[in-house]
Amino acid sequence: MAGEAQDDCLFCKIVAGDVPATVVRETETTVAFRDINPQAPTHVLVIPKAHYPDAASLAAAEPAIAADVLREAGEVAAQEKAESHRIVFNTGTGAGQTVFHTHAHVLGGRGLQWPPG
Ligand code: IU
Repeated sequence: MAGEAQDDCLFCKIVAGDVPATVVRETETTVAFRDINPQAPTHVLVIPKAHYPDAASLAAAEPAIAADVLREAGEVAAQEKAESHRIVFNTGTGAGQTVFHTHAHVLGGRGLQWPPG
């Protein structure tokens, strides 16, 4: 069924507590944890607990949870005092997506270039 945990999904395992992560925030529908390979002083991933492969499929199926992810991304930035920050959803291998469970990257704590590479 749509949104159900997938056995082969690393982020579903983090949601289940089967893979450790440094969790900075958690709600009924989302988890936020530090990226293991940080690209900025603040680099936190916000994920829905439900499994959807990318942001668009999450928003189409569960718009309220997609809004939760965005709200939590903003809360993470505030908690990290990253007033200027970037929220990124890489979508597709050509854009650098490597984990196919929706995740918002929250990047901050340094100057960020535009356009990104
Ligand atoms: P991407 O947008 O799919 O490339 O982002 C996946 C991120 O997940 C990437 O920044 C990884 O460093 C991060 N990550 C992680 O935090 N913990 C893990 O165990 C694995 C990847 I695998």
